[in-house]
Amino acid sequence: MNQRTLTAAAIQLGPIPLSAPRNEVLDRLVALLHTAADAGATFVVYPELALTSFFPHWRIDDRNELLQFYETDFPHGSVAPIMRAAAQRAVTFEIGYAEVTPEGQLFNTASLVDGTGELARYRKVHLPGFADEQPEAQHQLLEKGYFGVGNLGFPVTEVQRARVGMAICNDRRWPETYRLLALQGAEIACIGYNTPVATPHLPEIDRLTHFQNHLSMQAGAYQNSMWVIGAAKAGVEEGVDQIGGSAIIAPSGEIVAQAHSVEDEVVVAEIDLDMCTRYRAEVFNFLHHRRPELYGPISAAMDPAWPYPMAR
Ligand code: CDV
Repeated sequence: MNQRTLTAAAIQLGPIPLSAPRNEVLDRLVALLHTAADAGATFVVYPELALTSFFPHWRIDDRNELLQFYETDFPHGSVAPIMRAAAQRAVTFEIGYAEVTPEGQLFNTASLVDGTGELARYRKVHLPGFADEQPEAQHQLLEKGYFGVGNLGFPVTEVQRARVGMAICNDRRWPETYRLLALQGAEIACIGYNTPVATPHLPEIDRLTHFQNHLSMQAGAYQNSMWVIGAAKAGVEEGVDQIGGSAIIAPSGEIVAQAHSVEDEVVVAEIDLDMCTRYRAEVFNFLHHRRPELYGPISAAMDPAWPYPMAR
């Protein structure tokens, strides 16, 4: 039988300074795409907000200053050099960036792009953090102030005979993300992330940051019979220490390839897409074993203690 395989790469990025000129960042991203293609990859995943620093770690009051971090004309202009390299090397890529719409709405976005243009777009749904500065915190997390909640659902697109879904960073910690993708038949979930080692209001979990990163993605992959490609922005970026751990994870839940540095690094693996089919037939056969008719509305099952009050 004609086996469906695809060689994929997670492109991990080291820090990007706040002042980094966009063309320098693009040169870096293009060079990494060539490294991935040299290793045989035809599908690559870049991190969340791959074109800039993770600017939600800083309070920026001036809207014009803030908008310097956003793309107005994606994919034209902004990622044109990556698209040219993708066309040359016959690579499809997924990349995260900050998006400003013509109406001025702001989103934390990822797009699936090949040498011909944009194939699909996703806007982050689960936005962590706050809208306002938390003066006592060791770093800020202002995603709720800088982005609106995504309004495009969780799209799944056919690429190179694979059904590809997108999610961004904090989405990977929520089981609903993977389930919504798997119910649409996604065989690969692309997840770029920026994850600080420290959680400002809950230091007891700092020692678990790496573990919980892989735990979330491995559980999502296994419970939904899909491949997960996680790509990190890693290292100390403007004083905020971020984990690496970029990984390619099989539907078995096993990590088949992972980054070992907190710098620019390309992680490559061959993906057997039919592994999803085998697991969906024999282990997690949704049609035969899932019982959504018994689950009822999730809101009806909620513990009345919600929302658990935050300590500030
Ligand atoms: N960019 C993110 O969404 N980061 C979150 C951190 C802040 C917890 C994450 O889930 O990794």
